Amino acid sequence: MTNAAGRRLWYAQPAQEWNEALPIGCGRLGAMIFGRPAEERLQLNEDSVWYGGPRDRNNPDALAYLPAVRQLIGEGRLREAEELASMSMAGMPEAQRHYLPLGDLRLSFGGHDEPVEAYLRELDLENGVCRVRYRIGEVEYTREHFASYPGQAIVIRLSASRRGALSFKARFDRGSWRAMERTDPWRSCGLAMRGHCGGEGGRSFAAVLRANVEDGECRTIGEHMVVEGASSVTLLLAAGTTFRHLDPEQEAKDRLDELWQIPYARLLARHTADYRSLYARTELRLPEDSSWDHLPTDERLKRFGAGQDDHGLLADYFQYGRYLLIASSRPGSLPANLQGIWNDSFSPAWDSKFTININTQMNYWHAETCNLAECHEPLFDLIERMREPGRVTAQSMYGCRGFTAHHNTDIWADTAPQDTYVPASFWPLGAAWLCLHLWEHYRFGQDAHFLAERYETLKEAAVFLLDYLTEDESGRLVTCPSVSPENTYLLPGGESGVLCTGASMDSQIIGSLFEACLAAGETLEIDASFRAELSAALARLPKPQIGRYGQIQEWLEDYEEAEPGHRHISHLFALYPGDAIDAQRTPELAAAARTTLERRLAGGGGHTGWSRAWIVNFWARLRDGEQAYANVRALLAKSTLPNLFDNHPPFQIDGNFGGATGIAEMLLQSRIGEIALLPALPSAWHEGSVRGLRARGGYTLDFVWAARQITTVTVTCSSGGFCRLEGPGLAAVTFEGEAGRTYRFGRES
Ligand code: FUC
Repeated sequence: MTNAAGRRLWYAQPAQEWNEALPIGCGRLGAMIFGRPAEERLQLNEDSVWYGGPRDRNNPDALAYLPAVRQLIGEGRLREAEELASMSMAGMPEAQRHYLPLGDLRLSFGGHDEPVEAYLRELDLENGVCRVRYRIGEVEYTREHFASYPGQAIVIRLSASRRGALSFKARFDRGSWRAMERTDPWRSCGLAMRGHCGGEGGRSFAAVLRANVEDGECRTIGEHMVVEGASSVTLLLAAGTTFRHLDPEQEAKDRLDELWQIPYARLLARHTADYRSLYARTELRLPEDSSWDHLPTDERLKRFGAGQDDHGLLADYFQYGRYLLIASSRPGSLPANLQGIWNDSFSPAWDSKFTININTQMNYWHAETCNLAECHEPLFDLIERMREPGRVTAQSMYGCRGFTAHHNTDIWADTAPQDTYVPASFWPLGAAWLCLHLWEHYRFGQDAHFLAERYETLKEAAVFLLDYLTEDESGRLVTCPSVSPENTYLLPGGESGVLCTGASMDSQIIGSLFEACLAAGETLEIDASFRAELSAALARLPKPQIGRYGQIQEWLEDYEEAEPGHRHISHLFALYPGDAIDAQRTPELAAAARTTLERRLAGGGGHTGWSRAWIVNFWARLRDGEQAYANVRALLAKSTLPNLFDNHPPFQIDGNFGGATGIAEMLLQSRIGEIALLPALPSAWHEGSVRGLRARGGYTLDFVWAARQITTVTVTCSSGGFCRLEGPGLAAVTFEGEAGRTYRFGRES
């Protein structure tokens, strides 16, 4: 909601459970804040606290059995193929590493026996600060929390309105894992916890807390820090692991010694300046009804679920998607994992790692459009680290050059198959899809230096595929073995299975990757002979085909699908995030994509948050604003938790990111040289304004619309080039942009 304080999530009661707590983060460090008056819990994360070390899990028998697996698939003996692949291709062991919590910081407050009044808990999206306020008797208590990227620390400011009214005990708590760590006092008013993350080759971690106390006293007793009679206290918390530092405890202590000298107001100012340098680039206004502003976020979400329109809540949700990326993915951190950075479980769902057959990619769909390109960098770093293990996997499992990855990776950039779950595990397209993010980053930013630096990575992913592709009877180049993540097909003879030849998604990803490599090579004026090889292969890839129901075929043959409402809609990759299927250029394929979507939805599709978010993007690309809007509504109504986290279930952050992308995609779409404004505007968004959305080709756009017509547009160019701009109410405008210049267009122009 907006009010004088700007966009925020707010609540009139403390969090009862984790899905009500509010997240803060600076990419590497994160916390979930419960806001409980007497017994506060801050659940902490550091992005490199993972169980176990790196391993080579590649199955040494994969290559020897590859011809047999291919032959069985070719003969339609799917059961046998799956049985053999499950033995010969599965990783050894079958699971990658998993992400762990750092622990909790527990604060127990004294003098909190009287009833709590005037309680407020809020996440201020404008400044990246979480606040809690309440009154007990005559005393007002306030807390401010933020995770500072410049400071690389979590900062908590506790204060009381009456001098000396603040007394509390603090301690670290790792629940039943407490055997793994030890806490000691540090300096006169601090605690240092250290321990081992567990597992062979696992790293060690440390978390250090220090208090800066105004009035009152502070000492440590055993594992506790005790503050008595203070007026305000600044708690500083730093943490790290041996993933990055030889001695993370010393590193954290040095950091806190430095931060301890800096007054709180300055720490806060440094944080907000840094945070706002990203967040404030973009603004969205939809027709908002200020009469909802007196209602807390959870109440508004409930009303939304009951059918009430609330565009203010949608604008909050959009900005929250940007907030969460800023908080979970900053240069130098690991990429946002399945839960961003926020995980309280020692055995989290899907290991809280990186699922790269849709989820990790979705995490970054809005990075470019929503003006957070720097936050994309951690993904690029992980891709670089995957090259070496990915080469070993390519060579040892498939006898191919280049680098590959399957449907998951972890902190160690592991590329061998994950799980023995045939619908997902044996799919070697993970690296190829990820590499398209490098190309998207270039398409938006037009940074030739970046392209030159990353070209070899794109190329190496393509080289793997040149080797991996096999020729089918009609001379087409197809993947085998592969799957269409994670759906099952039925053979005419009654056999069903998942392993296949030439899943449509594979051909679409490979087509996009080869085209990206070709364009990159041309731009950089290098690699002419490789380009010739790519062009020849590109011409032999299967093209999207229309099947018996008028749908886009999910497999090379028009098989019947076992689950028509399946959450994965992989064969529409070419519609989004790819662009080979386009409402205007390929109307027949677009109509078939619509049929695919309708069939998926009629079959009960969209039942996970991320699937629903993907559907929003599909409808936006089909330029159907009403359908896109209906699915945004469903995302919030059915798949959103009280703290606005996406609910798979359980919490999985991809839906937040995919949902924010979808909203942006309804308002602006682009190709190099073409920008469409309001391509999928629902009637409910009859007026509004946007500032700071980005378009491919190096453009940033601000625009305003009323009565569903564009009134003004401002385009700022970061590079030069010819561009065509279209939108309702805007006579199609063409202009030759010059780097560094801003252009204005409106109804009158
Ligand atoms: C894929 C999806 C699941 C889940 C998991 C993390 O396997 O099919 O729905 O999102 O990743």
